[in-house]
Amino acid sequence: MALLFKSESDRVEWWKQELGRRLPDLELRFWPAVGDARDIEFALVWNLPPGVLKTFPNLRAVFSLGAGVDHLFADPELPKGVPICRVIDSNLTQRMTEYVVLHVLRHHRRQPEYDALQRAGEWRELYTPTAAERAVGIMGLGELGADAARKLMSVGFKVASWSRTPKSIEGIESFHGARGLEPFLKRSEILVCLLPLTPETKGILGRRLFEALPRGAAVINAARGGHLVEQDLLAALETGQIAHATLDVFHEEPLPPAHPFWRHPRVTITPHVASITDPRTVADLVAENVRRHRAGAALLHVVDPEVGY
Ligand code: NDP
Ligand code: OXD
Repeated sequence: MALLFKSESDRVEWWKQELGRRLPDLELRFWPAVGDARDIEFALVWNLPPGVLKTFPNLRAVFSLGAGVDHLFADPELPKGVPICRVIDSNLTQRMTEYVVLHVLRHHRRQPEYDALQRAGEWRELYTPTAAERAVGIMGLGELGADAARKLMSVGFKVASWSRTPKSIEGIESFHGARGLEPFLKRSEILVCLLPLTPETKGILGRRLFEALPRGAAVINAARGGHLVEQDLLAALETGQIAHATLDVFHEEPLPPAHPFWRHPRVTITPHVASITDPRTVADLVAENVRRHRAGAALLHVVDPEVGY
């Protein structure tokens, strides 16, 4: 039996080593060299073309190569009843927290404005409040959102969260559900999106949400491009309702060269690198799930197809 691997990163050799070391008796096949489809027992994949998984009659589990599983649920022919496991990993969480803290601080300390002043050769002080006077809102208080929220709190920010179900983390003001969204947005001067992409969250970063934020708010989207209504963001930047946006994820990746975000003076772009899936630690998780499957034990980090994350 075999594990099919498909990634979009250039770390295939690294994965080969890390998986091979942990699963020496499992044959590894690398997309698109599938071989006999009947051999594929496990799929460790990112953005596999739709319709492929259903061609593996002996598929026992699908492992997402990332924390998000929207790329799998986007397949209309996803085989039913095959468990889907996602990545929960301390390295992935740590890297995301680094990204969030970096960009929240950058907005808080008005660095995009200082960058513009530097380009203009202008020496000018801009008033900055302390972190204790700055309200940061985290959308999604899951594995990633909760860690980022705690670390932002330790820097001193006033942190609030918004999630689907109620949460309670000491020091974090928690909002949830449709009714909690507006009061959460009203107080969030820097908004960070760390939601999964599901039918409920698609397009959530749109006109109504931007209007509910305090004027001049900053938005950081490190979740999925599908959360954002791009034209609504451009309009909100134009009016000044949103002062600046930091975007790591896009509807189309790579972001097309002619896209207006590239040259927008108040948009910061990173190429879907807020965090990465680290083969050194995630190969441990994959190997553990293969072992568990063989032992008839429950798999780790299985997602609920009903909620989509
Ligand atoms: P989790 O599943 O652990 O957390 C998701 C959070 O979002 C939960 O708090 C959940 O609420 C909340 N949520 C889900 N649906 C809704 C909704 N309809 N309304 C309000 N809240 C909702 O996910 P992770 O923290 O592990 O990851 C989050 C996302 O980050 C991933 O799905 C992926 O898209 C993105 N990501 C991006 C990366 C990058 O490099 N840019 C890297 C890794 C991940 P509740 O707790 O109540 O269930
Ligand atoms: C993920 C990602 O979901 O890298 O892990 O986006």
